[in-house]
Amino acid sequence: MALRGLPAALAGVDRTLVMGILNVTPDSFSDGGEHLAAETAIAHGLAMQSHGADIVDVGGESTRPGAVRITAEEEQDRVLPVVVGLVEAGIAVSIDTMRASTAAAAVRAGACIVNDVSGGLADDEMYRAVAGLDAAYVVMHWRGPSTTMDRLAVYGNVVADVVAELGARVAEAVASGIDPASIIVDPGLGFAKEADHNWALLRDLGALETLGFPVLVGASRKRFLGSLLAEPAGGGSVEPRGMRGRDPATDAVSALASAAGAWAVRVHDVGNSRDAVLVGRAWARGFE
Ligand code: PMM
Repeated sequence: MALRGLPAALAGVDRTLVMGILNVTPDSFSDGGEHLAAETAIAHGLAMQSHGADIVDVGGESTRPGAVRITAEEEQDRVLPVVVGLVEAGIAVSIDTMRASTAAAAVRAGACIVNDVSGGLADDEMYRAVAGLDAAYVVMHWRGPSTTMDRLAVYGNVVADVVAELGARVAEAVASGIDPASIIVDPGLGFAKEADHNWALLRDLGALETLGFPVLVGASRKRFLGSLLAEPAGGGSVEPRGMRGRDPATDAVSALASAAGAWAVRVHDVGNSRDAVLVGRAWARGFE
């Protein structure tokens, strides 16, 4: 089934897609300073495309644990020039936002996917807005904002609970007028989830596929990979592996997610994940 809103060229790709992460936040593009350089961000998006990104996911608001929200205006000032620049260069752009107004503005500027980490829970207007847009819609599993999500990581059976909660979100999205052919689901690794919750969801990716929608997996450089690869830091303490040292583990997840039939992986290190998804596909089907 072709996803609504996606360029035809992507609909025909016979492997897990690679979505490159472009976080247009002060800590990403200006060394923590004031200037958010759209040009630097666009150049990074173009570089990801040259490394094999099928889609570039542009986000202006950090969702890291503890992150504080910015205004809609700040968010749009950050992302819209970047969306425009990438669309002009012919790149398929996804907008990572929990806000209906930002989603609509970005799709008007040419984005073809709305990536909503809150699955519609953060903004009452989101489903209505998406229903009126010609774009795909990522419904991620989410239980609450970054400031409180760590407290919400309580499950009976994490796989069954996530499938049920995502199923309920999708049903509401469709009841609100969103075309089922536009929906993508995502387990929301790291969002109200402890390390073993993430591993359980990855082991049972097939359970998510039973919902009947393409599955997106976002494991890139996340805390649970850092803690898996923790190393002695002297004095008897053990420190999680730092962000950049998590890329090979991310690539391994990309290969395995591809073998398990994921629609796309959302990653920082595009080139190696592009190789990894090809390995996963060949592994799963037994030929190149
Ligand atoms: N993770 C982050 C941000 N956006 N979107 C989707 N669909 N899935 C994710 O897992 C996801 C996301 C947080 O990671 P980042 O801070 O590295 O972007």
